[in-house]
Amino acid sequence: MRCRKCGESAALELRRHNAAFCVPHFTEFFRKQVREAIHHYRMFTPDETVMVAVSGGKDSLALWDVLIEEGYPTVGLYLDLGIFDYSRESREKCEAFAAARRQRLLIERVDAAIGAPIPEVQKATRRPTCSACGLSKRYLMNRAALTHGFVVVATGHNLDDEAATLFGSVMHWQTDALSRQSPALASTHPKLVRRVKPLYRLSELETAAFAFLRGIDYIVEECPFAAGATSLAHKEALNRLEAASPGVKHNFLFGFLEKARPAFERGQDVQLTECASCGQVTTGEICAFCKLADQVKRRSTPLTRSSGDPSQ
Ligand code: Q46
Ligand code: ZN
Ligand code: ZN
Repeated sequence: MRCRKCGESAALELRRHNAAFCVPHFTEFFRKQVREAIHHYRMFTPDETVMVAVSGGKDSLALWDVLIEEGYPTVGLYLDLGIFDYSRESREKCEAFAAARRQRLLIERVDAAIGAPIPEVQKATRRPTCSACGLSKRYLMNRAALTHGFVVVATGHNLDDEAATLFGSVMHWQTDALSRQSPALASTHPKLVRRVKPLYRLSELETAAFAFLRGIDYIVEECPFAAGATSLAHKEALNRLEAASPGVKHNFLFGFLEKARPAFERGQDVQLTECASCGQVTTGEICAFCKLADQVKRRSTPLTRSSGDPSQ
């Protein structure tokens, strides 16, 4: 196997691109894909500080690494979900990454905002853990960016994440979710910051290879709540299709973005207002996060409070 660019011995084969690359040309390929994503969707300009939401995993730290190397001003945001050792270790990875590169890292504790760490929220509300967690993350990312004056938040979602989300939305024909699925969501309200996903053109495998080759120390363990999540089943199904027919994941996502998404976008103009309780953006009177926090407050018993995160 020879590198497509220089003919030297290749370190990686990318079947969906029908290409192989040596290490320097693979990292160049990776950066080029990120650059293309940023330019195609006009995600941000060189003078906008990008708030990078980091989890300590390979994707978000690889993204932060590329943006720093590309010369963008960045700041990291770590949301401490209070998920036992997983949160402690992933926070340490983010802190070490930021310190080694002399970058600013902001840390927000979910329990301080919602009244309990994520594992307790399910017990208090009966809402599935990942659903409460996802809602809290989106809310707190937006709030942190507004508080600190940043106009754009970048997340490390890759091609596999995006294809799996799309697959899930199609399986249930969630037209709302389909209209919102995009590598870049513009700010549609002064209190809603732009959200972008500069890794959407790169697969999970490519991101893992890049993180490894760049010597990024990331948390390998998954969140303990990830096991059994439907998104994992969707990823596995897509991986089987991809193994049989390389490029199918790419075609599924890119075909949707180019051909189908505009149809779902039409007629989805929702009226945004400000939550009567916290002032953040919502479509109703009280935002979903405030409702969740209220449920936690009302249903938390002294027993659940005292059985909090044993790692803290
Ligand atoms: S962190 Fe949160 Fe994920 Fe853990 S609880 Fe679920 S949503 S799996 S990306
Ligand atoms: Zn080469
Ligand atoms: Zn609110």
